[in-house]
Amino acid sequence: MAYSHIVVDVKGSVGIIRLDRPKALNALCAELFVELAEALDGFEANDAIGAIVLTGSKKAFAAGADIMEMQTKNYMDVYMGNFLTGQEERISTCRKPVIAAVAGYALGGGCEIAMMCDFILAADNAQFGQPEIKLGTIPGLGGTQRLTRFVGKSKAMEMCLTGRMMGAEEAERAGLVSRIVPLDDLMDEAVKVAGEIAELSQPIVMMAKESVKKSYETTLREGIMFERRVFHSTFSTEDQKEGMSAFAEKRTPEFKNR
Ligand code: DAK
Repeated sequence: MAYSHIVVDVKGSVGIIRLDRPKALNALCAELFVELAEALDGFEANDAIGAIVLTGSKKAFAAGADIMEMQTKNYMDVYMGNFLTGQEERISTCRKPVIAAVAGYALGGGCEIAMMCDFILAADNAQFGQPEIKLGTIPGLGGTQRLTRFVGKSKAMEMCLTGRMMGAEEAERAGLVSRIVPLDDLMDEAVKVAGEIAELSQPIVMMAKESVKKSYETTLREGIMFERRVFHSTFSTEDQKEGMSAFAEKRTPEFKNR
Protein backbone atom coordinates (compact mmCIF):
# COMPACT_ATOMS: atom_id res chain seq x y z
CA MET A 1 0.00 0.00 0.00
CA ALA A 2 1.24 3.51 -0.80
CA TYR A 3 1.50 5.87 2.15
CA SER A 4 2.24 9.60 2.24
CA HIS A 5 3.95 9.95 5.62
CA ILE A 6 5.48 6.56 6.33
CA VAL A 7 7.49 3.99 4.41
CA VAL A 8 6.75 0.33 4.98
CA ASP A 9 9.19 -2.45 4.23
CA VAL A 10 9.71 -6.12 5.04
CA LYS A 11 13.04 -7.81 5.72
CA GLY A 12 12.59 -11.56 6.17
CA SER A 13 10.07 -11.92 8.96
CA VAL A 14 10.52 -8.34 10.23
CA GLY A 15 8.11 -5.55 9.34
CA ILE A 16 9.66 -2.10 9.21
CA ILE A 17 7.79 1.17 9.51
CA ARG A 18 9.77 4.34 8.88
CA LEU A 19 8.23 7.71 9.74
CA ASP A 20 8.85 9.89 6.72
CA ARG A 21 8.07 13.58 6.93
CA PRO A 22 11.63 14.84 6.67
CA LYS A 23 10.77 18.50 6.17
CA ALA A 24 8.95 18.59 9.51
CA LEU A 25 11.35 16.29 11.39
CA ASN A 26 8.71 13.56 11.20
CA ALA A 27 6.14 15.62 13.10
CA LEU A 28 3.14 13.41 13.75
CA CYS A 29 0.19 14.78 11.83
CA ALA A 30 -3.25 13.18 12.13
CA GLU A 31 -2.90 11.40 8.78
CA LEU A 32 0.42 9.92 9.82
CA PHE A 33 -1.20 8.37 12.89
CA VAL A 34 -3.87 6.80 10.66
CA GLU A 35 -1.21 5.41 8.29
CA LEU A 36 0.83 4.07 11.19
CA ALA A 37 -2.21 2.25 12.56
CA GLU A 38 -3.00 0.79 9.13
CA ALA A 39 0.57 -0.43 8.70
CA LEU A 40 0.47 -2.06 12.14
CA ASP A 41 -2.88 -3.69 11.31
CA GLY A 42 -1.30 -5.11 8.16
CA PHE A 43 1.72 -6.54 9.99
CA GLU A 44 -0.46 -7.95 12.77
CA ALA A 45 -2.61 -9.77 10.22
CA ASN A 46 0.40 -11.16 8.35
CA ASP A 47 1.50 -14.52 9.79
CA ALA A 48 4.87 -14.18 8.07
CA ILE A 49 5.76 -11.17 10.24
CA GLY A 50 7.10 -12.02 13.69
CA ALA A 51 8.29 -8.60 14.90
CA ILE A 52 8.11 -4.96 13.88
CA VAL A 53 10.67 -2.14 13.91
CA LEU A 54 9.49 1.46 14.11
CA THR A 55 12.03 4.08 13.15
CA GLY A 56 12.50 7.57 11.75
CA SER A 57 15.42 9.31 10.11
CA LYS A 58 18.97 9.79 11.35
CA LYS A 59 18.05 13.31 12.47
CA ALA A 60 14.64 12.68 13.98
CA PHE A 61 12.61 9.74 15.13
CA ALA A 62 9.77 12.26 15.51
CA ALA A 63 9.78 15.83 16.84
CA GLY A 64 6.31 15.46 18.31
CA ALA A 65 2.77 16.02 17.18
CA ASP A 66 2.43 18.52 14.36
CA ILE A 67 2.41 21.93 16.03
CA MET A 68 1.23 23.64 12.84
CA GLU A 69 -1.82 21.38 12.82
CA MET A 70 -2.57 22.05 16.49
CA GLN A 71 -1.84 25.73 16.91
CA THR A 72 -5.20 27.20 15.89
CA LYS A 73 -7.44 24.57 17.45
CA ASN A 74 -9.53 25.51 20.49
CA TYR A 75 -10.88 23.34 23.26
CA MET A 76 -14.15 22.56 21.50
CA ASP A 77 -12.25 21.61 18.32
CA VAL A 78 -10.06 19.10 20.12
CA TYR A 79 -12.68 17.85 22.60
CA MET A 80 -15.63 17.48 20.24
CA GLY A 81 -13.39 16.40 17.35
CA ASN A 82 -11.65 13.92 19.67
CA PHE A 83 -8.42 15.32 18.23
CA LEU A 84 -5.62 12.76 18.06
CA THR A 85 -7.62 10.31 20.12
CA GLY A 86 -8.40 7.67 17.54
CA GLN A 87 -5.50 5.55 16.39
CA GLU A 88 -2.73 7.07 18.51
CA GLU A 89 -2.49 4.27 21.07
CA ARG A 90 -2.38 1.61 18.32
CA ILE A 91 1.28 0.78 19.00
CA SER A 92 0.51 -0.08 22.60
CA THR A 93 -2.28 -2.45 21.56
CA CYS A 94 -0.10 -4.29 19.04
CA ARG A 95 0.26 -7.92 20.10
CA LYS A 96 3.43 -8.55 18.12
CA PRO A 97 6.68 -7.11 19.47
CA VAL A 98 7.45 -3.58 18.33
CA ILE A 99 10.99 -2.25 18.68
CA ALA A 100 11.63 1.49 18.47
CA ALA A 101 14.91 2.29 16.69
CA VAL A 102 15.44 5.88 17.73
CA ALA A 103 17.98 8.25 16.21
CA GLY A 104 17.96 12.01 16.73
CA TYR A 105 14.97 13.76 18.25
CA ALA A 106 12.22 11.80 19.98
CA LEU A 107 10.24 14.68 21.44
CA GLY A 108 6.70 15.07 22.74
CA GLY A 109 4.51 12.59 20.88
CA GLY A 110 7.72 11.16 19.37
CA CYS A 111 9.03 10.23 22.81
CA GLU A 112 5.56 8.96 23.70
CA ILE A 113 5.23 6.61 20.72
CA ALA A 114 8.77 5.33 21.33
CA MET A 115 7.71 4.54 24.90
CA MET A 116 4.66 2.65 23.60
CA CYS A 117 7.00 0.27 21.81
CA ASP A 118 8.23 -2.79 23.70
CA PHE A 119 11.79 -1.56 23.93
CA ILE A 120 13.88 1.24 22.57
CA LEU A 121 17.23 0.84 20.85
CA ALA A 122 18.84 4.25 20.77
CA ALA A 123 21.46 5.59 18.40
CA ASP A 124 24.23 7.54 20.11
CA ASN A 125 22.70 10.81 18.85
CA ALA A 126 19.22 10.16 20.28
CA GLN A 127 17.56 12.93 22.29
CA PHE A 128 14.41 12.27 24.30
CA GLY A 129 12.17 14.94 25.73
CA GLN A 130 8.69 16.14 26.63
CA PRO A 131 8.96 19.82 25.65
CA GLU A 132 5.18 20.50 25.57
CA ILE A 133 5.48 22.80 28.59
CA LYS A 134 7.34 25.28 26.38
CA LEU A 135 4.34 25.33 24.03
CA GLY A 136 1.92 26.08 26.83
CA THR A 137 0.54 22.57 27.04
CA ILE A 138 1.38 19.22 28.63
CA PRO A 139 2.11 15.74 27.23
CA GLY A 140 -1.11 14.20 25.93
CA LEU A 141 -0.13 10.77 24.67
CA GLY A 142 0.95 9.16 27.92
CA GLY A 143 4.18 11.10 28.53
CA THR A 144 3.49 12.06 32.13
CA GLN A 145 2.47 8.48 32.90
CA ARG A 146 4.85 6.25 30.94
CA LEU A 147 7.96 8.40 31.40
CA THR A 148 7.36 8.47 35.16
CA ARG A 149 7.04 4.69 35.31
CA PHE A 150 10.14 4.19 33.16
CA VAL A 151 12.61 6.73 34.62
CA GLY A 152 11.06 7.57 38.00
CA LYS A 153 9.33 10.65 39.32
CA SER A 154 12.24 13.01 39.76
CA LYS A 155 13.63 12.76 36.23
CA ALA A 156 10.18 12.63 34.62
CA MET A 157 9.04 15.62 36.61
CA GLU A 158 12.14 17.62 35.65
CA MET A 159 11.70 16.76 31.99
CA CYS A 160 7.98 17.55 31.91
CA LEU A 161 8.36 20.77 33.90
CA THR A 162 11.41 22.16 32.08
CA GLY A 163 11.29 20.47 28.67
CA ARG A 164 14.94 19.45 29.10
CA MET A 165 16.08 16.81 26.64
CA MET A 166 17.86 13.66 27.73
CA GLY A 167 20.67 12.24 25.59
CA ALA A 168 21.17 8.57 24.79
CA GLU A 169 23.59 7.85 27.64
CA GLU A 170 21.37 9.40 30.27
CA ALA A 171 18.38 7.57 28.77
CA GLU A 172 20.23 4.27 29.03
CA ARG A 173 21.31 4.96 32.61
CA ALA A 174 17.73 5.87 33.50
CA GLY A 175 16.33 2.67 31.95
CA LEU A 176 14.39 4.38 29.18
CA VAL A 177 16.33 2.60 26.43
CA SER A 178 17.57 -0.97 26.41
CA ARG A 179 20.92 -0.05 24.88
CA ILE A 180 22.82 2.37 22.67
CA VAL A 181 24.25 1.53 19.28
CA PRO A 182 26.33 3.64 16.90
CA LEU A 183 24.07 5.68 14.60
CA ASP A 184 25.21 3.92 11.43
CA ASP A 185 24.48 0.49 12.92
CA LEU A 186 21.06 1.31 14.36
CA MET A 187 18.81 -0.21 11.70
CA ASP A 188 20.96 -3.28 11.12
CA GLU A 189 20.97 -3.96 14.84
CA ALA A 190 17.24 -3.33 15.24
CA VAL A 191 16.37 -5.64 12.34
CA LYS A 192 18.78 -8.26 13.66
CA VAL A 193 17.19 -8.27 17.12
CA ALA A 194 13.68 -8.21 15.65
CA GLY A 195 14.68 -11.12 13.37
CA GLU A 196 15.93 -13.11 16.36
CA ILE A 197 12.60 -12.57 18.12
CA ALA A 198 10.70 -13.48 14.95
CA GLU A 199 12.52 -16.85 14.85
CA LEU A 200 11.01 -17.79 18.20
CA SER A 201 7.50 -19.10 18.80
CA GLN A 202 5.13 -16.23 17.99
CA PRO A 203 2.44 -17.18 20.51
CA ILE A 204 5.00 -17.61 23.29
CA VAL A 205 6.63 -14.27 22.41
CA MET A 206 3.20 -12.66 22.58
CA MET A 207 2.55 -14.23 25.96
CA ALA A 208 5.91 -13.01 27.29
CA LYS A 209 5.15 -9.51 26.02
CA GLU A 210 1.70 -9.55 27.61
CA SER A 211 3.18 -10.62 30.94
CA VAL A 212 5.84 -7.91 31.02
CA LYS A 213 3.25 -5.28 30.06
CA LYS A 214 1.02 -6.46 32.86
CA SER A 215 3.63 -5.33 35.38
CA TYR A 216 2.91 -1.72 34.45
CA GLU A 217 -0.80 -2.08 34.86
CA THR A 218 -1.42 -4.04 38.03
CA THR A 219 -0.15 -4.89 41.51
CA LEU A 220 2.87 -7.16 42.03
CA ARG A 221 0.70 -10.00 43.41
CA GLU A 222 -1.80 -9.78 40.55
CA GLY A 223 1.07 -9.60 38.06
CA ILE A 224 2.76 -12.66 39.50
CA MET A 225 -0.51 -14.61 39.42
CA PHE A 226 -1.05 -13.52 35.80
CA GLU A 227 2.48 -14.62 34.89
CA ARG A 228 1.96 -17.99 36.65
CA ARG A 229 -1.24 -18.67 34.70
CA VAL A 230 0.39 -17.75 31.40
CA PHE A 231 3.48 -19.80 32.24
CA HIS A 232 1.27 -22.83 32.93
CA SER A 233 -0.60 -22.26 29.68
CA THR A 234 2.61 -22.40 27.64
CA PHE A 235 2.67 -26.12 28.51
CA SER A 236 -0.39 -26.60 26.33
CA THR A 237 1.53 -25.52 23.23
CA GLU A 238 3.41 -27.65 20.72
CA ASP A 239 6.17 -25.06 20.74
CA GLN A 240 6.94 -25.62 24.44
CA LYS A 241 7.26 -29.36 23.73
CA GLU A 242 9.47 -28.63 20.74
CA GLY A 243 11.64 -26.09 22.60
CA MET A 244 12.34 -28.38 25.52
CA SER A 245 12.78 -31.50 23.36
CA ALA A 246 15.22 -29.64 21.14
CA PHE A 247 17.23 -28.59 24.18
CA ALA A 248 17.34 -32.18 25.47
CA GLU A 249 18.29 -33.50 22.02
CA LYS A 250 20.93 -30.75 21.55
CA ARG A 251 19.38 -29.42 18.35
CA THR A 252 17.85 -26.15 17.18
CA PRO A 253 14.10 -25.99 17.82
CA GLU A 254 11.68 -25.69 14.94
CA PHE A 255 8.78 -23.68 16.23
CA LYS A 256 5.45 -23.96 14.42
CA ASN A 257 3.63 -21.15 16.20
CA ARG A 258 1.23 -23.66 17.65
N1 DAK B 1 5.51 20.16 14.40
C1 DAK B 1 5.55 20.75 13.18
N2 DAK B 1 6.71 21.11 12.58
C2 DAK B 1 7.87 20.86 13.23
C3 DAK B 1 7.89 20.23 14.49
C4 DAK B 1 6.64 19.86 15.09
N3 DAK B 1 6.54 19.22 16.25
N4 DAK B 1 9.18 20.11 14.87
C5 DAK B 1 9.92 20.63 13.89
N5 DAK B 1 9.14 21.08 12.89
C6 DAK B 1 9.55 21.71 11.62
C7 DAK B 1 10.01 23.13 11.86
O1 DAK B 1 8.92 24.02 11.91
C8 DAK B 1 10.90 23.32 10.65
O2 DAK B 1 10.08 23.59 9.55
P1 DAK B 1 10.50 24.73 8.46
O3 DAK B 1 10.64 26.00 9.23
O4 DAK B 1 11.80 24.23 7.89
O5 DAK B 1 9.36 24.71 7.49
C9 DAK B 1 11.54 21.97 10.44
O6 DAK B 1 10.69 21.05 11.12
C10 DAK B 1 12.93 21.87 11.05
O7 DAK B 1 12.82 22.28 12.40
P2 DAK B 1 13.85 23.34 13.03
O8 DAK B 1 14.25 24.36 12.03
O9 DAK B 1 13.22 23.83 14.29
O10 DAK B 1 15.10 22.39 13.33
P3 DAK B 1 16.17 22.53 14.48
O11 DAK B 1 17.19 21.48 14.17
O12 DAK B 1 16.62 23.95 14.63
O13 DAK B 1 15.41 22.14 15.85
C11 DAK B 1 13.95 20.76 17.21
C12 DAK B 1 14.96 20.84 16.01
C13 DAK B 1 13.39 19.37 17.23
C14 DAK B 1 14.68 21.04 18.51
C15 DAK B 1 12.84 21.85 17.00
O14 DAK B 1 12.30 21.68 15.70
C16 DAK B 1 11.73 21.71 17.99
O15 DAK B 1 11.82 22.15 19.13
N6 DAK B 1 10.59 21.18 17.54
C17 DAK B 1 9.36 21.10 18.33
C18 DAK B 1 9.45 20.02 19.36
C19 DAK B 1 8.21 19.99 20.23
O16 DAK B 1 7.86 20.96 20.91
N7 DAK B 1 7.54 18.83 20.25
C20 DAK B 1 6.29 18.63 21.05
C21 DAK B 1 5.06 18.91 20.20
S1 DAK B 1 3.54 18.68 21.12
C22 DAK B 1 -2.14 13.44 21.76
C23 DAK B 1 -1.22 12.90 20.90
C24 DAK B 1 0.00 13.51 20.75
C25 DAK B 1 0.32 14.64 21.45
C26 DAK B 1 -0.60 15.17 22.32
C27 DAK B 1 -1.83 14.58 22.48
N8 DAK B 1 -3.43 12.87 21.96
C28 DAK B 1 -3.63 11.49 21.44
C29 DAK B 1 -4.43 13.47 22.69
C30 DAK B 1 1.63 15.24 21.26
C31 DAK B 1 1.92 16.53 21.45
C32 DAK B 1 3.27 17.02 21.04
O17 DAK B 1 4.11 16.26 20.65
